[in-house]
Amino acid sequence: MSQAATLRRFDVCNGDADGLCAVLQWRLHDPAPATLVTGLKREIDLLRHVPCGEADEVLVCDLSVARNREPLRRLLDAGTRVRYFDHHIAADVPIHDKLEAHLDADPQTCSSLLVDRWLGGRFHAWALVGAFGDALTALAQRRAAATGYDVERRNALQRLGEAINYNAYGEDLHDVRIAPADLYRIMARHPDPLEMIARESIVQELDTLRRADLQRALALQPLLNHERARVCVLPDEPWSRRVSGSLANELAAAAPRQAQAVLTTRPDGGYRVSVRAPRALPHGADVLCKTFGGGGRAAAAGVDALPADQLNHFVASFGAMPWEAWLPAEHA
Ligand SMILES: [Mn+2]
Repeated sequence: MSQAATLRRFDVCNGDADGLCAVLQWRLHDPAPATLVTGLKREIDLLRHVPCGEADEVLVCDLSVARNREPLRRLLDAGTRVRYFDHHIAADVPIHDKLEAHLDADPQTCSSLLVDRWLGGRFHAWALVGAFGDALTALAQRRAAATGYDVERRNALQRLGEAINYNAYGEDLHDVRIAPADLYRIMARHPDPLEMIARESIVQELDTLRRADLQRALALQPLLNHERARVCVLPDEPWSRRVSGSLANELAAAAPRQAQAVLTTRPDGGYRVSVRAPRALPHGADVLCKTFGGGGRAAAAGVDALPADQLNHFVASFGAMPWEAWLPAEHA
């Protein structure tokens, strides 16, 4: 048996559209058997699930180095070859001859687009689906148009990305329609996402469920709603846990100068918080969330558990956030 056939491979990714589409492009390019390790959107420290000493090659997509640094070091030191594609801000990336890192925290890219760049656009439509999922809507529409997709196909790719992204939100697998790992297996049957849209009923099911959840959320009265900021609080229900990310993206798209905070009530009485910087000023969300014990990217960040007694402080800080101040110097 050849050495290639006996390599033990693991694919580790976030279970949102960007993560799944990043790994999918790689596996369409290199269809070798690999064990998939993924989860819900909120599950970020996934690399620790790869058994040290039992992996020859690991592909990591759309998971921050900061939250996976220790298992990454252990794997590298054990001789595992790691290929890493990610767009979260990363400090202290290990320098190691076994690590091939493709990291770019530009708010106008995502993990799927980084893989796409590396593969020379071979599975570009899937990269676009990942970008739509990460709410890079204008950019993905432009690139899809440049690739020759008409408006109907562009919008179909957008709906698919948004549906896959939506399916990753929840407290546990009871909340979501299908486990992201199972959704990946359906995606992987189709080198062309338009073929998936035409043939797999799950796409329409997710889109319908997403729209129904959005309607319920939009009917709620926001806690704060002014020109620069909107805060809404969702109840502790499966539908609201599913829709929190989609809601923040929809609201952000509808009001490009308004920052969005979507708070989902937790069983312990605190809140899970999703923050979107204004689309027109896409920086600073991570800075704000860090002060409340959270993290994320410049344009989109969050707090896992905001204590109930910090709600007023959070709303005041968010409402007064000077988003302009966080623009990088070259844009200021
Ligand atoms: Mn991403």
